[in-house]
Amino acid sequence: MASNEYNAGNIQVLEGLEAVRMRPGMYIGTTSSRGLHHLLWEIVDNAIDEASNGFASEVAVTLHRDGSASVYDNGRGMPVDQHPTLGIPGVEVIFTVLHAGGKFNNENYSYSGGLHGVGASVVNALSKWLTVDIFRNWSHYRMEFTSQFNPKEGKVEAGKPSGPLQVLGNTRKKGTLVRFLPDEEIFEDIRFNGDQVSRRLQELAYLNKGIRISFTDERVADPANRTREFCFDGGITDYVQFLNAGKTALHSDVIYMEGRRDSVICQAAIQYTDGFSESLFSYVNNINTPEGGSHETGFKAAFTKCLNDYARKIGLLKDRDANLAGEDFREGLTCVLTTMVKNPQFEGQTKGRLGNSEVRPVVEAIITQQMTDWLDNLKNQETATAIVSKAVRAAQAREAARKARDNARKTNALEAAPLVGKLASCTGRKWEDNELFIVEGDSAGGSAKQGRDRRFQAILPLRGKPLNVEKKHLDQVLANEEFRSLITALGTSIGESFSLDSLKYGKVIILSDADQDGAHIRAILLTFFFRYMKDLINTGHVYIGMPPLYKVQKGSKVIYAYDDRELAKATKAIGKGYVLQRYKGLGEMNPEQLWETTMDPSQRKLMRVSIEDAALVDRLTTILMGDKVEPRRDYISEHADFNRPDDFELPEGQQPSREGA
Ligand code: TSJ
Repeated sequence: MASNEYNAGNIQVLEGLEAVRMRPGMYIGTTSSRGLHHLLWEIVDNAIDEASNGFASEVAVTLHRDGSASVYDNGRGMPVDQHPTLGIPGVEVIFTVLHAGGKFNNENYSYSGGLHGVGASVVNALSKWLTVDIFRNWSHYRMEFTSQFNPKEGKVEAGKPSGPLQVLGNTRKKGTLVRFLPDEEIFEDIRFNGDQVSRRLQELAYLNKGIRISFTDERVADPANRTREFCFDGGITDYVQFLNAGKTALHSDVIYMEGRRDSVICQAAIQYTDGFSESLFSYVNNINTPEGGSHETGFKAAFTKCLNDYARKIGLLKDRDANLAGEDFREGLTCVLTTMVKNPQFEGQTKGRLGNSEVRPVVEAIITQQMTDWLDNLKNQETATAIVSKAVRAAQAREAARKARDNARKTNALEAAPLVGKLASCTGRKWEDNELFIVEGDSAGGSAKQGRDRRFQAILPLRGKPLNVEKKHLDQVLANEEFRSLITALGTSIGESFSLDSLKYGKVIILSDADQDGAHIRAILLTFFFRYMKDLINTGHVYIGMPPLYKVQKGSKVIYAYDDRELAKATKAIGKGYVLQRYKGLGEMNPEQLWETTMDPSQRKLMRVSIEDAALVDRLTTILMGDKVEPRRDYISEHADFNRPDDFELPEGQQPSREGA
């Protein structure tokens, strides 16, 4: 074949959906589990759009036993009439022409095309098969698409119609049902994560008030547990109450603000708690923006200005006083901020920040006006005064913390002093390769010090339970010796002055016993990292070490098991006549065993801690670490394995299996 012919053929191929299969990463970012779920969110977004535009009241998502997923909305049904220039039904255009979805959407829908807005055709291209049922004009239409190898052409065809649009009969039903099976030739693993899907649907239900979103996971064994329904008439007001479940609110009514200017719609819901951390969760077009952006900047500017003006008006700030800082007004604040933006530009490393500069003044104006109205209202004076008083106390605590830090710096307290005799440092010079083990208890600490590879492994033993930081101000945390040692060992400082640049370890590994106490210590440490060193977690430096629970031994043959499933496997593999030891704590292992099972990079198991959904982690942190007992008991009885992060790092050289770790 001449090379120019080959090129011409190539161009043709690349014009179709085949281009998507050639470079799936360009369209959905990754072919990992994350990319797989992207497909589902693309379809769900379309159904939610139909509902939030007022044409549907219900969205139903189902995960089927054959691995496919389906999404239904009871809206108008996708267009079936002939496209004016292409001469094929509208629905066929949407599923077979790249980017057509986007164009269709932008004219008809107001606010699609966010991070997921790749179009339904991309989902079709990456599916083994996809069917769409449309209930419209009292007729039931169906169209089917498949991706398969065509031997005549010698290539895989992507998302080709299996036939024309069918009319199956009459119906009283309304809406659109799309069902698709992700192609296992594209994705590393085609199993949807039911918990992840459920969490996101619940979030969408909060963000889109009044839409009834149901979720059915047909793969769940117990039929009684297959279906959940989410519907919140209070929208983000309900969301804030949900997030504050474990906290003590300062006022019972959630403050709600909304407004619209040009094409930007903005909503905020606010409730103060007696805690000290700031929990601000912002969204653009239903997509979380953990890195903030112009909408958050506008919100914060307006919020701070209104409250400072009010503080002067009621005399809590005098003429000679400086303004309070924005962060002082956000201590103990739980806030959900949503904006709908026409052409959102997501920026930053993880595309988690809104870039559109025109959004800032709009949000600022809406919040200023709504907040001023709220502060002027006589019935809100008590709450408003409590908010300002809390901010004054926050400013005082911040000043105290600054002094404590300055003092510590002067006396070198955050450098070498308190570490003598505690930290066993390592000799390696490359910080990325070095590991810091935070070990529960002096005896386990001793074993770890003897068993480690001192070239790259440092040990910091912890005595007793660390301080629970959830209810503490920064100055109290800095006064705690255990945390001072930890901060010093890490080299990063803390809070506002935290910096990754001076981090001394590539991996920070929490090593605690596999019992209740160990879980509590782990939770306290994670809370500390979450509240004061969030970026340490976000950049993937925090790990949980997994000591084995059992040792199965027969003669010289030893197998360690990390959970009950592995134990069953081990006893089967080793045969009759073995000796079983159950480890109750790290302290029971001698240095060699601790090295072999828990510290040796070629054999150990680590879990990397990640914050998949900051709002839920925040809520859980206060439920588990706060001082309300009721919600904590409820949560623990509902979710037995509460703080097990789901991202494993397997021993070096081992690939993750399809079964997962
Ligand atoms: F992703 C998708 F395209 F496959 C998809 C779209 C999936 C699902 C589950 C639902 C939908 C969808 C699309 N639901 N509802 C609609 N609506 C329209 O496409 C539609 C209907 C009527 C009119 C009209 O002007 O009459 C316009 C549009 C865009």
